[in-house]
Amino acid sequence: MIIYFAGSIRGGRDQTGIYQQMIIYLKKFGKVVTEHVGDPNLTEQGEKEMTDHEIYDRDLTWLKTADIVVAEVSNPSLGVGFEIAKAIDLNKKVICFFKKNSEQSLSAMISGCPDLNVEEYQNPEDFEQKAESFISKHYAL
Ligand code: 6K6
Repeated sequence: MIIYFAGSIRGGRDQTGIYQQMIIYLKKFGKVVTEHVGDPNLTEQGEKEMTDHEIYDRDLTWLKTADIVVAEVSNPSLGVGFEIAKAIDLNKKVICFFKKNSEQSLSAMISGCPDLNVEEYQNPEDFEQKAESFISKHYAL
C-alpha cells in the first residue's frame, strides 16, 4: 500500500515530532512516500536542492500513486489544504487527524467537508487505533 502523509512544512514545524511518530507507525502498513515531512532536520527553510516547481511536480506525482492520504491538520498549512483538496479530486481515501484541545481551530473547509474523514486524537495510541481502523476499512491488509 502506498501512503501519502501530509503535514505542515512552511506553515510551521511545531508538530514535526508527532508527524515523525505517525509516519513510523504508518510504515507498518506500506510505503510512506512523503517520509521527509516527519524529518526533524527539514526546517521551514527546507530542501534547497529542489525548486518549488520540482517539489510541486514530485509531490503531485506521488499523490496520484497513493492508495490513501493521511493528513495531520492541527497546524494550519496551505500546502496540506491544497493536497487534501487535490486528493479528493483524485478520488483518494483521505483521513485528517486533528489534535484534541489544540490551540488552533480547524478550518470549516476541512471539518465541514463531506468527502473527508476527520478524526480528533488525544495521544499516539489513539491515533494508531483510528488510523488502523481507517486503513483496514478501505484497504485489504
Ligand atoms: C521545506 C521548507 C522550505 O522548502 C521546503 C521543501 N519543500 C517541500 N518539500 C516537500 N514537500 C513539500 C514541500 N513544501 C510543501 N510540501 C508538501 O506540502 C508536503 O507534502 C506537505 O504535506 C505540504 C506542506 O505544505 P506547506 O505549505 O506547509 O509548506
